[in-house]
This record gives sequence, structure tokens and C-alpha cells, in this order.
Amino acid sequence: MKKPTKRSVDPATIEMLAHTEGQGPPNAWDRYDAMQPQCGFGQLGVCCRNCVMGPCRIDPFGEGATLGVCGADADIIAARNLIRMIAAGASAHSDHGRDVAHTLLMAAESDDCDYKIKDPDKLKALAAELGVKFEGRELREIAHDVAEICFAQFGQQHGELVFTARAPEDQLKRWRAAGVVPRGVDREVVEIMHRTHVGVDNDPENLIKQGVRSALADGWGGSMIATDLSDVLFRTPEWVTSNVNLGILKKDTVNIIVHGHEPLLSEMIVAAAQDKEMLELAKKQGAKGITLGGICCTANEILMRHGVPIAGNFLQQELAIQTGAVEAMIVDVQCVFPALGKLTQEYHTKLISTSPKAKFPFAEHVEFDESKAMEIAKQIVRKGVENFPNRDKSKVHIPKDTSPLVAGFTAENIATMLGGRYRPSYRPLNDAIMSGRFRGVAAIVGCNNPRFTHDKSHIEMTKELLANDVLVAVTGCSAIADAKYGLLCPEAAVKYAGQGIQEVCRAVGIPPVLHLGSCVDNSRILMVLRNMVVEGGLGDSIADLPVAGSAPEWMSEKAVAIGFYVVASGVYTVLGQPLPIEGAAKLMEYVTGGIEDVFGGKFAFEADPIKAAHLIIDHIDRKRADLHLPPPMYDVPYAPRAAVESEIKEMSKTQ
Ligand code: SF4
Ligand code: MSK
Repeated sequence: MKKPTKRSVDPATIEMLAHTEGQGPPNAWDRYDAMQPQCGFGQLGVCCRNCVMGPCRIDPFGEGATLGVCGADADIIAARNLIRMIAAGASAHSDHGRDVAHTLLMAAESDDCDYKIKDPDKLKALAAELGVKFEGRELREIAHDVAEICFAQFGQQHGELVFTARAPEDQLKRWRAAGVVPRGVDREVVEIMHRTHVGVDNDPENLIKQGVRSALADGWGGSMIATDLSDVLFRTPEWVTSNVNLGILKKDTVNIIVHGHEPLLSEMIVAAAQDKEMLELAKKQGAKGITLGGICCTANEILMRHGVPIAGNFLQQELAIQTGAVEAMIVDVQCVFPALGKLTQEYHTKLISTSPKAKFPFAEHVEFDESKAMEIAKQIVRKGVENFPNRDKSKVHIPKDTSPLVAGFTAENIATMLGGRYRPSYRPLNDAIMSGRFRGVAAIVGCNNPRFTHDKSHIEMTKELLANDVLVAVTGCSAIADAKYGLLCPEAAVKYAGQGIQEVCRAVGIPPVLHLGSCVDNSRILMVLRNMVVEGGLGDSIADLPVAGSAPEWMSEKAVAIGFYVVASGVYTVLGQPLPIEGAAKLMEYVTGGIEDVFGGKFAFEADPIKAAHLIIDHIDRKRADLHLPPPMYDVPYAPRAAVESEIKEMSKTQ
């Protein structure tokens, strides 16, 4: 068994791993070790079971079978597998968006709905964008029309998804030329499933084209709808302060954790946990109150809007239960381990599943119904509170670690943050980049994966980028990793960033790492990039910007969909683990090379976070050179490579 310090760099996680070693059922790291060696064919992407003439597998060394029974080669098989991953990822995000649209429609149609429109300004802005009349109309009428338009995006059969019009003209032109502007969210996913059926699309590039179309339907469709309509219903986030890590759990309160993704339930749980009746009930049970915390992206949703503390990220879900201090873990969809139920048999924790789409072994199922949202939320919170007396004090072990954080950044408030409330603008951000004070911007997103030392790659990559004056934006479990390390505090600028970032962060009081929300909120990052282009001075398309993306510890199919919509939007993206296509040479060459000519972005794969950060910086420097921008304003530890430096000099001569 690996030492806890080899499994994680997070002190609370290390403490819990040491505390639970040899006790109870195996955790994700143990199961990962037990799974070794993992199937090489699967890792290389060259096994296929799309029909029962197979399963087929291609020998990557060319000594065994080079074709499946139907004649599919490694590139065809890997491309089909890959875009099926995109279909699953895009479906997960988009189903989330569909549920939010449905709830907005319900709020608009019903008099006694527990959900109300909390951000009328965002609703009106959306109405204006979508051509919905809003002057002189009731909010509910406007919401109804906006919800219907968004709802229709999922089943639309032709035309272009409305929010693709937000993309810079140049990017849209590339998509049109390639024939990948998504028509309808569901249609693109269905077409992937059709094309990957035995004997349909057998051209790897054509398959990837449909993968891109579906991924764009996620980023500029389903995910964007999820983010925007959540803002309308629950309000657009503003800066908040909070705390993160397992130390937010308290010995003397009822501890309830929400885990999963959708804000519909967690928003109501926030309200129910503050309800007077629930707080009194908690006191009756001998507790001093109710502590609510989150895990994974539902945590990010309620952090961004309410400052609810975060208990941990993806790989900490089992550890939270193992503190022995969690009365209820309430789960909905995505990234929830099926192992949790068995684990709760060893502790008093109630695992409560709530989505009709996601049931779990040993979980108690209380189905969430948006039409009775508050009633059900209270019912669930009550179960947690009434479970407090069952806590076995001898099993309680809560690490002390917590870190303060600042979150709540959006495409909207980045303009106010730098430009001021009276003259919100992206000008200061663009100017900071153009002057070389900010060398560029990198988005670091995505999961944890026991293949990597937990959190290490997120943190090391972030620190390296900051030291080199690259501003960092984060979402998902990456944001939680950085937060635990103190990188989401304004003081982190002084401690870790180069002089350029320090100057700006000091002047405006922001952290050097901006938390933009959950996985679906990667759509906020798309909007930031789009706003940077629209502001001017940094080229005509997202592909021109000195920016890059990374998911250093990714694991989910959603991450593949995100990767593809980001690359297709023009962003160079470095993944910590390769896409599972290494056995398909032509496909590999395409996604790391040829795809750039079509969309302006491409993938690179690098497991070492420092080397990955340097790939990102090299790319940023190249883009700076293309834009005739000066080198970084201040000395940086990773100086522009000689080749790029001479390019910059050449360019400035021609200015
Ligand atoms: Fe084998 Fe082709 Fe069937 Fe896949 S689709 S299992 S490669 S025969
Ligand atoms: S929760 S998809 S582990 S970021 Fe969004 Fe975290 Fe990745 Fe799930």
C-alpha cells in the first residue's frame, strides 16, 4: 500500500488516509491499486464492443489482429470510443441544463413554486439577447418565454444553437466552414450514437467532427443554459468568502453534506438547513446547530451563491464519511461513487439519493420533486438532524485543516472587478495582457484521479503559472484543490505570483486565482474569452488570445466533452493524462496537430505539472509574439524560450 503522502498532498486527506489505514472497506486509492495492471487495450483505446461479432481488440504492436471482425482499424475504433465519451459528457452537462430550464419554466407557470426569479437583471439581459419582449411585462411572463426558448434548444432539429452567436465571428466562421455548428443538443448526441453503430461512420476525422459538434452543443448550449438559467433562478454570483476542507465539519453540530452537481436540490437544502424548525430540532437532538458543506460541483454552486463551505473535492467523498461526523450525505448526479453506500454501513451516515436518474446501493432514496422542493428538502434535512444521536463519538475523527477562500467570479463581474462598478469593462484585463503585466491567462479545471497524487498537479501547475505572471482561472475540483492550498486568497498573490500579477491583485484586492464555479460553469470561461476578444487589441478570435487550458488530473467523460469544446473554441489545452487514443496513431496526430488548422486549438498531453505549465507558457509566448506584444513586463523564472524571444524581436521590428 502506498504511503498516504504519496496518495495526496492535502494535509486533511493525508491525515484521514493514515487514520483509516487497514480499517473498513477499501477506498478509491486501494481499489485503483487492486485494479493494476489496468487493461492496456482499454488505455490505448483500441478495444471495441460495439457489436457482438466482437469484442475486438487491435494489437498495438502490429503483431496480432490489426482489424476488427468488421474491418475497423485502430483509428476508427479509437475515434468511435472517444466520441462516445463526448456524447456521455455532453449529455451529463446538458441534462443538467435541461433540468434547470424545466425548473425556470415551472417557476414561471406556477403560483406557489418554491423557486423564484432571484436575478431579474440577468433575466432581462437574456430576454433582450433572445429577442423576448420584456418592457412592461411581468417577470414570470418573460421567464416563461426565455425558458421555452432554452428548452427548445435541446430538441431543435435544424439551424444553429442560439448561444453559438455569442462566439466571436471568426470562431463562428471556422465552425460553419467545418460544418460543426450544433443544430440541437440532443440531436448531436443521438447522431454520435448513430454514427458509432457498427458499419456507419468509418472515417476517424469525420467521427471527430461530430464529436466536436456535440461538444460545442455542450459548451455553447447545454452547459451555457445551465449556468445562465441558474443565475436567473438563484442569482448571478458575487464575490464571497468561505472556507474549505474537512475541518469545516464540526464535532458539536449536525453535519450534512451535499454531493453531486445540480443546484436545484442543493439550493433548497441551503434554505432548509437554515430553517428555524430544523435548527430547533437540531438543538433538541443535542446539537449546537447544523453545518452544511459540499463536495464536488454542487459544493461549488452553493459556495458561489451563498458562501457555503466546501468539505472537499472528488477524492475526498469517502473520507468525509470516514470522519464519523456526517449525519447525512445527500447526493444527486455525477461523480458520486457507488462505493459510498457500503461505506455508510460502517458508520452512522445516511446516504440519501434524490434523483430518479441516480440510485445507489445501500442508499435511502428520497426522490426530489421540484414542485415540492422545500417540503422534500426539509424532509431530507430532518433525516440528517434526527440521525445526530446515532453518531458514535468513538469513531469521530475530524482533521483540523481548513483554508479561507474568495470565490464568486463570473464573466460579468470580472468587468466590474477590474474596470470598476461605474465603468465595467474588460479593457483593464486586456491592457494588463498587452503591456505584459499579465503574460496571459490559463484556465485549470477538472477532476482528481487516483492515478495522480491527489491535488498535486493542480497546485503545482497553478503555482508555476502564477510565478510566471500567468493569471489563473479555475472551476470544479481543481478550484477546490487550489482553495485548500490557500491559492484563492488575495495574499496568495504576494506569496506565489510574479510582480505583474502582484501589482494588479494588490490594486484591486483580488486573488491571483479566480474561482468561476462548477464544471458546467466552464461556459463562464468561454464568455470571459469571448469578452476579451470583443474588447479588442488581442486579435479577432479566441484562437488569437494568449490563453490556454488544462485539466491536469481529469478522469470523467464530461472532461472529454469540455476538452473538445474548448479546443474547438480555439484554446490550446494540455491534459495530464492522454485521451484514450494512444493506440491510434493518425487520430493522435490529428487531435494534437491537424485539428488546430480547422479550429485554432489543439490538445497536448503532459503528466508533469511543471512541464505542462511550461507548454502553456510557450504557447502563450507564441501568441504574444503573433500579436506583436512585448515580452513579460517583469523578470520571470521561466523566461520566453530563445526561439520565441527571437520571434518576438522580429515581430517588434516589423511593427
Ligand atoms: Fe468488432 Fe467491428 Fe463489432 Fe467493433 S463494430 S466489435 S470492431 S466487429
Ligand atoms: S465534480 S467532473 S470530479 S471536476 Fe464536477 Fe469534480 Fe470532475 Fe466531477
